[in-house]
Amino acid sequence: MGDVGEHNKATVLIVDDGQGPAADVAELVRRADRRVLCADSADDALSILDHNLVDVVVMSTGFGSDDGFTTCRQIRTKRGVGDVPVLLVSAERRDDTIIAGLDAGADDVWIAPLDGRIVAARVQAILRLDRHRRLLEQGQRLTGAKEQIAAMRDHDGDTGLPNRAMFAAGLRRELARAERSDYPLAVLVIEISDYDDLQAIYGPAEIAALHRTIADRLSDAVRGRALIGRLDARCYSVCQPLPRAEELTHAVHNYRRALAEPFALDRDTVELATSIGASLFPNDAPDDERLIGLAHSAMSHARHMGRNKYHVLGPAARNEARRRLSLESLIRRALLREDLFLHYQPRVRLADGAVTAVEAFLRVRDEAGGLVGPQVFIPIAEDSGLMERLGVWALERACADAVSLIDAGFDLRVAVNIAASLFSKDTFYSDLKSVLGAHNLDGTGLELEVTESALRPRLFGSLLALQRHLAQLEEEGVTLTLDNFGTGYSCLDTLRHLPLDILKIDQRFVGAVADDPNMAAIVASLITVGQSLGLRVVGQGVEREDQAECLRDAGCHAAQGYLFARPVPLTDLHDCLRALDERRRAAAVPEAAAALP
Ligand code: G
Ligand code: MN
Repeated sequence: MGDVGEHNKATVLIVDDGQGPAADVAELVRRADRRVLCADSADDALSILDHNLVDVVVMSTGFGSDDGFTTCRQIRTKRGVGDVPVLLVSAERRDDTIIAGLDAGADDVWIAPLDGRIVAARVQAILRLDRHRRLLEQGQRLTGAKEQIAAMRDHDGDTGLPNRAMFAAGLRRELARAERSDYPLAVLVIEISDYDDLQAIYGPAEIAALHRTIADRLSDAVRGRALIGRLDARCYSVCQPLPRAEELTHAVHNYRRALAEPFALDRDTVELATSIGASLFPNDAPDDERLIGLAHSAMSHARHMGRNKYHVLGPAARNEARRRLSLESLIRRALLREDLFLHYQPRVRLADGAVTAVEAFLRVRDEAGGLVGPQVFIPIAEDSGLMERLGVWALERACADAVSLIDAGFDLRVAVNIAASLFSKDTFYSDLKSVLGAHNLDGTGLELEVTESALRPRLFGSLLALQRHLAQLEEEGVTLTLDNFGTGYSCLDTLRHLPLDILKIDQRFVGAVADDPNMAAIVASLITVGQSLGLRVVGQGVEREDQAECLRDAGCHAAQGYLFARPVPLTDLHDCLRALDERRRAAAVPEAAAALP
């Protein structure tokens, strides 16, 4: 609707069948120099409103088979024209007619007979009021636009739900309320499982549509009042006031059910698996950050239990969650202060005892000054998204150390464990190149150890893309190792097509190779697989001479383990390498002696 200036000719819509009191108004309005449109039924009136810029509607309370009250309600709910001023005219002077008219949304109810001058003045007054209202609204729209821009920063683009920061702010308000009125509050973290796979299969538009459906279903599942937010790509959070703490699992089931039904996704029907964690206020924590953190830890716990699991904090789990949280902050602090260390374990060639490589293991120093090993902190670093930063740090340090070892005269590679998330990053190759460049290290001095999970073609978009990724690394001269072989689900046919160099047999096989004939047979066949793929095979976790013997007999190329050396800091590595070299020479002497006549 256009703006109504004082000098514009305002348009008045008269709704009447020619018999009612509004009919008289038409003539009076025309005389007051307004444009007049006429409708004699509700349908007619609504259609005129659709197609014309109407400034005021003057309508009888009854006309033909329609009535003014119902029609007024219809106008009020009509998109785009709902705010046009409506005046009802009745021939009956009754209070309930006036009240019914105002209830139906009319701006005023006039009682006929009407005085011409008063009608003209009232129409004028209504138009003036309406103009002021619109000016006000325009002002509000401007402020509204600013708010909308702010909202876009605070809300998730796919779903319009509050993002993490906004959700946390809402949660703080809910906490204040819950504290005042003394009721418990549940905080749920819901993670969509296999999200990487979904993203690999479906395009961004489909994924966004999926998120809208998820958001709708969660909103529909709300009983009473709840706050829903999106924490990150794969995680949603719900804050739900509860009547009693005992209702917590009930609330979890409620939201789980909402996502259990299949989703329509690009002509497919997809069932989503979820992991849900929940924490409870005031029982588990007093503030938003810790409640979300605890619910997140509980969710990770649920994820480790399998698909479609949920986990509500209990006393034992609460301790576990606290431990995870404190380890997470330990890792963050360590990254900040570089309180991280690499320990190196030599790898020994079984044929002659020569050290061909040293593998770098990451260690984090804890508060007490002790060192925390990767088995403890890596699952937590992975859950909290810190793995990539740890990996980058390890890569940088290992390259620097490789240069110092090579400069000290040792002829070996430094092997670094790289997590799938880092290895599959678009920028991994260019980042690696710049690290090599920065340390002036030739690619041949570096070995990358990745597990089977990092070699899934899906992570890269296709097998071809994975092959290209590996080929680039190969071109740099970097050695590529498949770590912990036998524990994943590699497709051997895929491996056949990858330019790998080394296969490392997991220590759980090696540990039993000398004691269990079945395991010996398995290890022998793993070694055969490696050889037939054209790879060198390394056994890890060798602790005893008889284990090394078994591996050597089965054709294993090299081995690592406590038998040869424990992982040691760089400062001790020189001595350790020299000792191993001594041992090699000593072992070689009898052979040399035997060759003598
Ligand atoms: O995931 P990965 O296989 O890279 O982990 C190796 C871990 O095993 C390291 O933390 C390392 O300290 C440890 N390790 C190395 N050699 C041995 C060994 O001979 N026996 C045992 N039990 N652990 C080892
Ligand atoms: Mn390794």
